[in-house]
Amino acid sequence: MMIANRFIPPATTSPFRDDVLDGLTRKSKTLPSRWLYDERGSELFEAITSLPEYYPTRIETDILRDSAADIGGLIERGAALVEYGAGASTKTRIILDALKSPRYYVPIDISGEFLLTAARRIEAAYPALHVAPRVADFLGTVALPQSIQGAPRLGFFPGSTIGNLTDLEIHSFLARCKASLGTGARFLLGYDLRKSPDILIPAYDDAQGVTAAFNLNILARINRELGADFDLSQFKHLAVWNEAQSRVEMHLESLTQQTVTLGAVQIRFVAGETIHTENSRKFCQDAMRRMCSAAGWSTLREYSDADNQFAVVMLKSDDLPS
Ligand code: AVJ
Repeated sequence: MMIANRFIPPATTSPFRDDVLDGLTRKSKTLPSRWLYDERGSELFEAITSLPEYYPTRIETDILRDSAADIGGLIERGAALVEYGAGASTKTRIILDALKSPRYYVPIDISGEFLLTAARRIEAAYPALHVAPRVADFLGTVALPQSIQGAPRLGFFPGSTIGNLTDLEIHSFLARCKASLGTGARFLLGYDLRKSPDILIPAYDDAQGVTAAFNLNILARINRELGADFDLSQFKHLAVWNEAQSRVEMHLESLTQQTVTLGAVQIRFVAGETIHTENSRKFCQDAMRRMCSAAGWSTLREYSDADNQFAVVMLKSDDLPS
């Protein structure tokens, strides 16, 4: 007797494919911003960080350098540094150099290749440091090495990546970090402050078109990995300031009426319709303090630049009295 092959999972299912199909079949088309970061996307983002218009990386790096001595003074000797979304290592090194004999470095990133290369570089530069990279989506559950619980723990989430998250995601992320870092943990968080759209828009729509290439790369990735037929020349990068939501939105605008094929699925676009690919939220310090406090973290220090463009906070876990 023939056995129906209904137990064989379709080979075409993947988290990426599921998200793309879900996002592109909605009335307002969207794609989750985490899929912007394949190898090419990570490279393009690195290029963005040195653009003259993209101020966050430069300003945050300056803030960290200026605050390094103070930060170092707040953390006990032999600490474990746990970095969420480990990217370029310049900021990591500033913190490692500020800490007194750090013992562990745990970088967490969804992009395995990128993570392991970065981790190896740190390992080579800090021979006394135990480097334990974790390939994971830091919004999910990340198993931290048991050994770090014996060391002072410092979470590190720089780059204003927190601005990509919704209120709910921020709350559950910060609460999870508190639970997994454990009693007595500290957390260093970098986020972008509200400012004029005259500064914001060029930062997300640069003259050289690097951000446009970064945004359009998600369509190239869908073509490459899922066999779709997006014509990239028929889409245009847009950066929009949404005042009500206090965020810069990236979109890809369809320049014509067109149909894109993704396997068995046809995706129709009218001219001018957009795919919303990313939010970069800009916060005020009060709102951030409240969100942190709601997730069990109180503010120990607030650092920022002279023009109040960017902020870094040192948080302390509110431990229950025992
Ligand atoms: C890496 C998410 C912090 O939102 O500023 C840069 C990504 N997008 N230019 C940001 C990004 C367009 C960046 N983050």
